[in-house]
Amino acid sequence: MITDKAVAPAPTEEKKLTHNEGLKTAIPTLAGNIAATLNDSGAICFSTDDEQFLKFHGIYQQDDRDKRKTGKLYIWMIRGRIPGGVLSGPQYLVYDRLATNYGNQTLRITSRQSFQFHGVVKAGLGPLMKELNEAMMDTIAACGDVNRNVMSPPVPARNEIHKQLLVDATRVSEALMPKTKAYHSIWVDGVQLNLDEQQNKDFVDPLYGKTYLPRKFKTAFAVQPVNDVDVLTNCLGYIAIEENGKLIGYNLTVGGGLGRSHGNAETYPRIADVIGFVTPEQLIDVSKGVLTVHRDFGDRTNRKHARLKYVLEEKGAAWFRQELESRLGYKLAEAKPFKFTKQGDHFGWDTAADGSKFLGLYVETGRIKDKEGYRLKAALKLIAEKFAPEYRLTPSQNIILANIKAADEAAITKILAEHGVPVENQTSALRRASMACPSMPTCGLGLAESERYLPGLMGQIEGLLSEVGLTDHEIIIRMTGCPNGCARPYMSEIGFVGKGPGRYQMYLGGNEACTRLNKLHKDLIKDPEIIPELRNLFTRYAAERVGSERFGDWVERVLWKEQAAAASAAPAAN
Ligand code: SRM
Ligand code: SF4
Repeated sequence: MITDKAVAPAPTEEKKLTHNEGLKTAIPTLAGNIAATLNDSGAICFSTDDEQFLKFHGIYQQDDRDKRKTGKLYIWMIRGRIPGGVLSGPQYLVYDRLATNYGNQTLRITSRQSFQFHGVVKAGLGPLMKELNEAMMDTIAACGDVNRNVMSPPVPARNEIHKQLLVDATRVSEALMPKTKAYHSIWVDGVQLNLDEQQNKDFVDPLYGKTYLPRKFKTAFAVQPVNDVDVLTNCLGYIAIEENGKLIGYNLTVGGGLGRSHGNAETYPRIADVIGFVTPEQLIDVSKGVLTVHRDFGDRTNRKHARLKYVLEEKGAAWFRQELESRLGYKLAEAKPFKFTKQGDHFGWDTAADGSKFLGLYVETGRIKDKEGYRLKAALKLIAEKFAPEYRLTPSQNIILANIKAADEAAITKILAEHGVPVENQTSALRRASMACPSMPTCGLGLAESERYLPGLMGQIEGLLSEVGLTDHEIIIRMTGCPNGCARPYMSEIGFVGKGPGRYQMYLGGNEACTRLNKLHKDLIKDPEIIPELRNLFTRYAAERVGSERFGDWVERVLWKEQAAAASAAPAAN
């Protein structure tokens, strides 16, 4: 049975619990002093402790890093909870309006199918949150030591299976929501909870207990053969298994995660283990079971070592399965065979199984905005107003407009064209398969540029590929401004990970299905060295590739073998 009582022994050694554990214990409602500070017009920012509580409400306190020379300008980032990334047309309009009225005029599609508002000023924070909630949407648990936005394949192509997945993803998202009333009290009623009141002090979440999880927890659902959600990078993953076109259940995967820190070998990206098979009826119990194993066995003494992946790595998949089964009170069936062949999104018009039309649109680095000659934000708003399609956010930071009548296809294409947005030949194969995290100027953890740097670099890489006879060739390239891995660079064929201004680590060798971790190629490469290094690699790749071999597979077959041979030939150091 899944309970709120931790069953693992509390840490016995002298190791101290982290500061965040103390915060959660002291204020288990997660209210902090947020409402008081929010209502205090003289306060320019929240305390550092309240910053931690704000995360559970989907909010990050940031400062504009471009403005640091002239002092700290506080801004806030707000992330939605949008299970499966699906919004109705009217809901999309709310996001558009709030970004325009309170944010920096842009909407950022995230790598987990959500939207982020950036650049919200303090006076706008309360109204934005209130209006979002009044429109029956929320940001609960979009961040914090809880289950985050649950992913589900965005393409509506094979309707029945995909529909069921969205239903199940939403069910799991709801079941794993924290139950504190602080969120509504602060953001809807505008009232500070009385922290001295006994019932607030004694609050225990029925699932999470008093201190929630040791760290964030991520869940995704996938449909073979397209690994568009990068399922194996999640703490909890469900791979749909079908028989005769019907969903019979899911393979359960546990213990994926990507975050690492420079110079700390105890932190590393990890691919999930396949644990067993779960029927749709078992889904909620199993999800709660996996989450509570993290709750009870995750490391609460070191936030860098607190993710579920380390429990799996250290205790093993067999131990995990036994522990889960003992909580469930039944044995899991064995996992079924599965295979992913590719990742990524669908672009252009297509027809879903029910005959409705859908349109995949490329969004550069996930940023919906208007710029000279390319007014994507205005076009998407107009389309929502006139046709109210479904807006589906993809895990590769693109968008799909779905549930469209065939008769409306031409009019939607026309609106987009009038705003400079093509529906055919939207961009190169290289850009379609790329991702970058936001990094500067909003992310406080960014060490190097990412979102603002990758598009320019892509132009140069496109040129390089043409030079070696590989025009419009697809290579999965992902960039992040630091090693936390927000755009999942460790699963790409070429991954750039920020180390310092204009400096990156370069990883190579992921595969098309994003089921293989890449490996470090250069620990430090400076901005001007990137293109010469890629020129050497691409020249060899173009000459040596076998048939339609992908870049990542060539790296695996040739480059890593060479490196292994060179390493074994080198004289051993004494
Ligand atoms: Fe992330 C922290 C942005 C997906 C691993 N991530 C952050 C913060 C909130 C920075 C902070 O803590 O101050 C970034 C906000 C930047 C900004 O200005 O917007 C941030 N993460 C993002 C987004 C927006 C990147 C994007 O390009 O879309 C993604 C939001 C997803 C969502 O809607 O929930 C995002 N972050 C990810 C992913 C990818 C995924 O989940 O599929 C990862 C790697 C997978 C994983 O979790 O292992 C990821 N983010 C991290 C980490 C490292 C966690 C760790 O285990 O060490 C941090 C740092 C932390 O938590 O301390 C982080
Ligand atoms: Fe910020 Fe690093 Fe995540 Fe990029 S990868 S958004 S720099 S935390």
